[in-house]
Amino acid sequence: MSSAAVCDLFDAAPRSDGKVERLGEDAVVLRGYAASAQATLLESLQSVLQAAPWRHMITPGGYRMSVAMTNCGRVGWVSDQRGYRYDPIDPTTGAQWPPIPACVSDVTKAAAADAGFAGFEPDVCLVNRYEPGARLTLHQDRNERDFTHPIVSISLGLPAVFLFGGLRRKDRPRRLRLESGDVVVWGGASRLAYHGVAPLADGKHPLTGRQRINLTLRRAS
Ligand code: MD3
Ligand code: FE
Repeated sequence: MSSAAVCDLFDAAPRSDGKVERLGEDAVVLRGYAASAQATLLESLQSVLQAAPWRHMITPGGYRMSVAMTNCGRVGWVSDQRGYRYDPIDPTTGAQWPPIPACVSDVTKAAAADAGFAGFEPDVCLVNRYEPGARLTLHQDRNERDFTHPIVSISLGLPAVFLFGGLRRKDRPRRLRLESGDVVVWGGASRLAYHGVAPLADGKHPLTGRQRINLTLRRAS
């Protein structure tokens, strides 16, 4: 199922016996699911970053986001004064986004299948970089065409407190600590839940230093 040479440690490691936490009807946290693949995943981001460097996007309201971002895949998520959208061209470089690294897509498809979403084929990977103090305010992800596809998120580096709310902005969010190697799969009723990330606490991670990197894989179109 996976392409062995690129993600061999991940392929060899036990996964389905890892800790599984059910967050809701269709949301699961797979604790440490990508632990054996962390270094390979981070290395694979180097070529993505060469082609599509970090940038702080501007919200439609005119604010600079504290999270730095880039993308790989057929399209990329972009935000500017005109709004949010998926764009096949990186506005920073004028070129197409680089491809999703094989290891990223292997881990994603395996996690989706183990969470009950066999056949998930992501076409975009949003890469978020948090430095101490960076945060993501509560929002919904609703720029995708078909909400029946799940979203898979892979956490790497410093731990973060993830805020998992309800279908209304005013629903008080649960707080969930996500650590390096944790994978979360959100589908079904959870797909349109409000969510965010609390300001990143300072720290030092052996693989990323003072950073948290989150990979969010989706099917945009
Ligand atoms: C729950 N990123 O990029 S990933 C985002 O950790 C985003 O960087 C966060 O929210 C991060 O939009 C969270 C986990 C995630 C992603 C999408 C979701 C959780 C979700 C969509 C619906 C419900
Ligand atoms: Fe989101």
